[in-house]
Amino acid sequence: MSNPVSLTEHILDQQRLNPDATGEFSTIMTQIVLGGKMIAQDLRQAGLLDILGSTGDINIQGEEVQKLDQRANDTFVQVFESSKIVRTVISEEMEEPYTVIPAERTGKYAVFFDPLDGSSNIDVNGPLGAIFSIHRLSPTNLENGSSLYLKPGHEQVAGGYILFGASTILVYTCGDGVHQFTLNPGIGEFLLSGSNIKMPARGKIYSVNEGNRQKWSNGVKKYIDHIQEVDVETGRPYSLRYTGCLVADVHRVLFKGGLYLYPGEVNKPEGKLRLMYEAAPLTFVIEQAGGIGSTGYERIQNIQPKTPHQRVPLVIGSREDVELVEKFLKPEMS
Ligand code: AFP
Repeated sequence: MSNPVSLTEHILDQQRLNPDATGEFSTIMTQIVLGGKMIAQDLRQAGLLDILGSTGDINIQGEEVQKLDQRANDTFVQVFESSKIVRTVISEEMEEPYTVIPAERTGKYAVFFDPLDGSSNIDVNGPLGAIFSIHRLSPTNLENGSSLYLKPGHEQVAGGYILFGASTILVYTCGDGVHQFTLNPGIGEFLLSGSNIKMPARGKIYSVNEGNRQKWSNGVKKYIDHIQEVDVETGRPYSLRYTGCLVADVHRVLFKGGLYLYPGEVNKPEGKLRLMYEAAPLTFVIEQAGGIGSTGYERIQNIQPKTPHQRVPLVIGSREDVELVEKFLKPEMS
């Protein structure tokens, strides 16, 4: 590759474009990169270290904590603590927000993250991910206590993910396009491998856990039946791809089009996925690439969060595909 651009250089170039930049945001991004490299190193040798299996604890999600979930969480917390810039971190693995900087210091940023997405894949060497979302805190936020950091997705300053797959890839946006970097393990650097990524307006792949079909609303069932019908003119049936890792499935959608769905269920309308550190950052990326993130009833980025671990249904992908799901679900809107 001629003139490889490292992620660090790219972050600093983005900083130079912003006359008000103080370098603090760039520092946070470089800490996320460091955390990603450390987790990638752990995953490459997980089977050789005593870091597989569960810790025996149950997290706020009511799920058994895998040793690597905890290790990935501790890695990100440590890198943010050393940055001395992040004020608060909110993690899927921690019930309460963690104030990294003592209140008397004026840390300007809150970072939300899912340190290891796709935990059911850990013991079978399947794809895994990490998801991050960065919000800037205004002085009024700092006075508001618990509502300090609960801001809608359209106020994110950055969002992205790391995909630990055949290669380790970092994809992020600051609102100025979607950029992809691939880790070169030989030199320990993420190098630019995709700029201003744009996704197809419509795809031919859908990603959903069909095993949950009996729990879905009629609107969701009718949509899935629709894309499974044989109709060559409209490119149906779609193909089903589902890895059990949201990051891997959304990354496929980013490049090939189509959509990922984790709908609400009749007895659990809020669904499984988390707004602040799963749906919102991935929607930031997908919408910067020309797609849509929706609950099926409303757009993800407009939701005013009420709690840090709030769940939402998620329908995310190509614009035309998501708009069609919203049409199928419109009759169900209360
Ligand atoms: P885990 O991290 O608990 O495996 O959950 C992964 C996830 O949040 C998302 O990455 C997957 O798309 C989805 O849940 C898989 O959930 P199901 O196993 O219910 O399909």
